[in-house]
Amino acid sequence: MTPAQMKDAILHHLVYTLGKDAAHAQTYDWRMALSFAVRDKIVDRWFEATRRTYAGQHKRVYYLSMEFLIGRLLKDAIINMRLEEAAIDALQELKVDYQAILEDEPDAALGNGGLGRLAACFMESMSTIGCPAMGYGIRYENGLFRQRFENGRQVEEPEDWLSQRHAWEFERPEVSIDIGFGGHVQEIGKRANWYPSEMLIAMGHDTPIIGWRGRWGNTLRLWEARPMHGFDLQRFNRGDYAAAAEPEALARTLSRVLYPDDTTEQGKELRLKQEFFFTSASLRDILRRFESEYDDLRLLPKKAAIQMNDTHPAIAGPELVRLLVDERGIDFEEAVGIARNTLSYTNHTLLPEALERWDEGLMGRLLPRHLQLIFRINELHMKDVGTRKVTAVDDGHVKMGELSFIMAHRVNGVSALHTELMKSTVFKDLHELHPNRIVNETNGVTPRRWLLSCNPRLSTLITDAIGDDWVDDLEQLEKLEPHIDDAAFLESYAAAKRQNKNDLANWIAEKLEVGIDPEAIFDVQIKRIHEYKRQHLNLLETIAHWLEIRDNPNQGWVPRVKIFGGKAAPGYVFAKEIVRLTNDVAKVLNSDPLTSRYLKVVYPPNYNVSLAEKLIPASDLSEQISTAGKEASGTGNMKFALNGALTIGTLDGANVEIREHVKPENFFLFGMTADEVMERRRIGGHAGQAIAADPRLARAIEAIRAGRFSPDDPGRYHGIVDNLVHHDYFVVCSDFTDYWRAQREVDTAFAAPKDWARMAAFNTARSGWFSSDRTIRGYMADVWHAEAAPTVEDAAG
Ligand code: 26V
Repeated sequence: MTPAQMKDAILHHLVYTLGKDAAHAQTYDWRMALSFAVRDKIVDRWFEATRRTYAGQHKRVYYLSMEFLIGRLLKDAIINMRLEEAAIDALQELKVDYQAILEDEPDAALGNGGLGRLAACFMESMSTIGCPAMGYGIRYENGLFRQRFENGRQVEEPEDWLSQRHAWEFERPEVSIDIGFGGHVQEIGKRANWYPSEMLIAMGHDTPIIGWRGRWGNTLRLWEARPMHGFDLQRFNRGDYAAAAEPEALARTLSRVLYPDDTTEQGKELRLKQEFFFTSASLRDILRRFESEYDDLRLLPKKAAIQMNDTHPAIAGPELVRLLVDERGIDFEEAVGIARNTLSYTNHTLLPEALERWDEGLMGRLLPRHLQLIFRINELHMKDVGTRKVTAVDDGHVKMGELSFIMAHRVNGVSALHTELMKSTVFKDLHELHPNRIVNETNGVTPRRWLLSCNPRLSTLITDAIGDDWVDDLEQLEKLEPHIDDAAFLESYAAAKRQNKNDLANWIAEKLEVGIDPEAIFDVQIKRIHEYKRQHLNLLETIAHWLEIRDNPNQGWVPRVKIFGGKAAPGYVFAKEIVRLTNDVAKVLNSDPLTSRYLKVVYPPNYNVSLAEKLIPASDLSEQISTAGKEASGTGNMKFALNGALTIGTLDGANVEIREHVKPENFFLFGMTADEVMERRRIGGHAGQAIAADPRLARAIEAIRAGRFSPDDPGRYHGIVDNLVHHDYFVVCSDFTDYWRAQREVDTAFAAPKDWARMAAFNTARSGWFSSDRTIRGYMADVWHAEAAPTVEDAAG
């Protein structure tokens, strides 16, 4: 596409799709016009991929996920379709600011964090590879809440990404599926009829996901809940307006909000309804498509692979069995076999409080037939393995992890360490019974968004050095290694980072009115706020460092900016106190005339995908400091390493593999191992011991306790202090001393800029393995037994 053609296409949509005259068009209108122009180009490719999937009778992968944290879509589409030059030139002629258009798009925040973002990276990689696939999820009207700070405290506001027209989806009223809840079951022989008492409709909305160079496109189908019957005209005519609209409002609540991963999942009826709603709609859509092509249901595992992203779609097991047995007359045991060979399950956390369990009473009320089938599946499994030792139903609860395990032919963890811990802890007994079922698929990230698009300076430098094959073959980055010894290359590498840091410093100055020194270490911790991720360990070190600088302000300190980003779940009290403490610490440190040129703290609100794209390319140091054994993988850690930030981290999740790839000498390791953590916890008073042994730690805790960061309310953080001193389940105190040591090594290393640049460049060169393309190829080989389709020729651009 030439710039002139692009300009015509934009103007055409401006006038005929948006009904706007160029003279009066606002940023929003231009954004929509550009989006539609780009979308037109995508649609042809997307159709072609779909046609080829049917024609080639390829096996399809179905990715069932409660969350897809896709962020903005316009730039992604432009980059993958290679339309950037045309768009920039066309807009320049139209005197419209391209960057302003990109920034105008709201994030699609249909996820909480790592799990949802992983699903988004996987969708992009499957399209790039040409794996025929479809993502299924919920079209939340309100995504993850927006975060604001009020006097340092987190305030949540509803997020409204759909308040403006959404250019990327196609409504599919013809794909409307009835979903039932409640009611009763009538058994007839081996089958049953389920008569739900409540019905609603799942309506599909399709978003095309285009791969690199537009060679393939898959669909993300998100379900919207709609009432079965419109509003009640009789009631309306009687003047009872609220009651007339009630059934409609009730049905719509199902796809209204994304649950912020709050305290516990138990007892949340609406959440269970959401899970069944999207899982059932997806399975019936899958079976409808399958049956339009094949007439033997025993072929299902050969033609479809259904991935359960965590246990949120775990009801897929019993629901698929129900659809096969009750609605298609297949024998129960055979149905279980077909379902199991089709389904697979990814586990994303071992934290006991995050493992889903549903009360039998609630399950029986909402899904009476499914509860019966869960009992039968469980009995059959116990009979097959010859022991009653493991069970999916226990103590009046259905355990969704166990249910998923026994209904899947493959179960996977998301990093090597996490997979081993699955085998030795949560799924120990099941693993012994099914030793080949658990496999590891270490997470990855898409290099298109997380390098090519978010870091153009570094991308250009890389392409100039080794060509652009790295974009879809990221391990090619190893070809950079010889260039690392070239002083000119290294200087350019460092210059790209410096410019990114300058941009970020300007942005922070403008948005947060805090001045930061671009020459300082940009030390970044961005992720959900959680005790196990230990933002408070980072804060304690910050405070201890501040106090030490104050002792001796004229010593030549290495300047540092601590950047935090992340949301606390609204009901998670401890996390919210960490948010407030971070803001309080920032206030005190940033206004301290003795120290502020050496140490600042910034905490931009509302951390999301788009903010990550700004922060990561400008980072020097990546904080991956979770308690060993707790972070299943992490994916931010990979994005940082790829963009040339060095990691300070524990041996947790994928940090272990990152360290192996980038070499131990280019990674700042500290802290106990997962085994040592378990040992340490057995020692009574471990926190007290650690505090007594380290005066820096003692002083930092005392500063918080005495109210130095909350002088108007000195007791404000006594909760945090008590937790640290008396409980400290996440062994913050015991890891502090070694963390401090590693941070001082960071200071020393950063003071030698050439060596630092070399280490950073080495991180980039050795991060290629962490591409989600590699991860998806792993799933295709080990889990899905699916092959890539021959892709379409490159998009003309
Ligand atoms: C959920 C909950 C809910 C209850 C309260 C505490 C809590 C803590 C964590 C979670 C998250 C569960 C699932 C999840 O998002 N896991 C993340 O998945 C990423 C992709 O595999 C992985 O990189 C992260 O390490 C993992 O935490």
